[in-house]
Amino acid sequence: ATLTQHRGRGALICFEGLDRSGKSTQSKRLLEYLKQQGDVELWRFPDRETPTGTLITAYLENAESLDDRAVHLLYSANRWEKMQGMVKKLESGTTILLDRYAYSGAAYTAAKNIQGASLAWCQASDAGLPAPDRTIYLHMSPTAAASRSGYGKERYENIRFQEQVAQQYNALAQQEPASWSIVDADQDVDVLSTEIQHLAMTVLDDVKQGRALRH
Ligand code: DGP
Ligand code: NA
Ligand code: NA
Repeated sequence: ATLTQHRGRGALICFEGLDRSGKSTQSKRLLEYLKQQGDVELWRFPDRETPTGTLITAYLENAESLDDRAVHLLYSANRWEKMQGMVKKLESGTTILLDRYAYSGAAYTAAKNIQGASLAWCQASDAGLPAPDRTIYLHMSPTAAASRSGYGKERYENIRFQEQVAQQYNALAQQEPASWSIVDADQDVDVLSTEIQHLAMTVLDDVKQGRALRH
């Protein structure tokens, strides 16, 4: 890993979790909160607006069947497409919140248990992307998530698969215990927002102290 010192850079904060764990809600709330502190943007992966994003949407809506490894690389490419712009933004001092990132890439493909696609294989295509200063993992049981509205419309939204995804997320959390914060996503939404705001402020402080961006 290369370490580069960026003075006055923005923070990179990532939200991860199972489908319907509340990432989109909580990341939008944190965005509104952090707007009071300075420049901040919310980016979502997969970015469905790019060429790879269009293919990914067709796949998720079951309109397109694709080899699992090809899908994996499409999601990864979708992140790489945005990488240079992301680094420029961070260097210019803008904080970026991510609604999913490379950890989704690793967890969702590894959850498929394809022979030859170990967790390490799944992580390889994203190696070199900027590493989040903090990953906020919205922990929730697959059963609780499945009871939320709108569940089950897309390909991966079934309890048995989400249980596999949760196992992979656990393995990822253990790889980077210092930068992962696991929060209870099944609690009151306002209480959770407050907890996340406090967390984010400690991250912004660390970055202000000169914490380097890792890749
Ligand atoms: P979302 O728009 O956050 O609901 O994500 C769409 C679906 O795609 C969701 O089931 C999670 C899954 N997903 C997100 N990122 C990746 C990835 O990089 N790889 C794979 N295989 N699945 C992903
Ligand atoms: Na989804
Ligand atoms: Na979401």
